[in-house]
Amino acid sequence: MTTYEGQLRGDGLRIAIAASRFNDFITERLLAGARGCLLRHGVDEASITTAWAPGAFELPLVAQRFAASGDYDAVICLGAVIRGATGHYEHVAGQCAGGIERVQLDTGVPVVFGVLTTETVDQAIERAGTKAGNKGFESAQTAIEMADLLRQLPKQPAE
Ligand code: INI
Repeated sequence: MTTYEGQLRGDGLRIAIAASRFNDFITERLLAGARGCLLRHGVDEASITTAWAPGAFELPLVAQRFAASGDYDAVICLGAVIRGATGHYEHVAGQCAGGIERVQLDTGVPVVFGVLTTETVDQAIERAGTKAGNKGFESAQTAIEMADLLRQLPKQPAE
């Protein structure tokens, strides 16, 4: 019997982070959480690359550029889409999620959906390092686990 499971071993990993500037009072906290998690799990600071996009809608394109470059073991997308702040919440959140999923399937590189989608600003604050943890930290853990899992799984024919 063979069982594959990714470990939280960050040494040697190259990680890209795409963060959105919209609601940056939240996304700055998500970025701090993600970077803290990566460093605590052994990712070298020099191996972490960050790019700022205007909003969550733009994150898939930035993620695609990172993932297709072949320079990264995982990409983390960080954003905050807050319904109270927009009439086109569903479009921004939905397109962002769908785009991120498409990028990871198209490229074979793990792309983590670290985008908060909340009804209120308070709910976003709770998930950005207060009562309900930090979505950035959790997303970085997912990135490390997925990068390690993909290292173990059978390679695609083209690899
Ligand atoms: N972008 C976000 O990241 N969060 C939001 O809550 C948001 N609202 O409220 O509209 C938002 N809009 C901007 C969007 O992501 C794009 O940057 C914009 O539509 C230009 O393409």
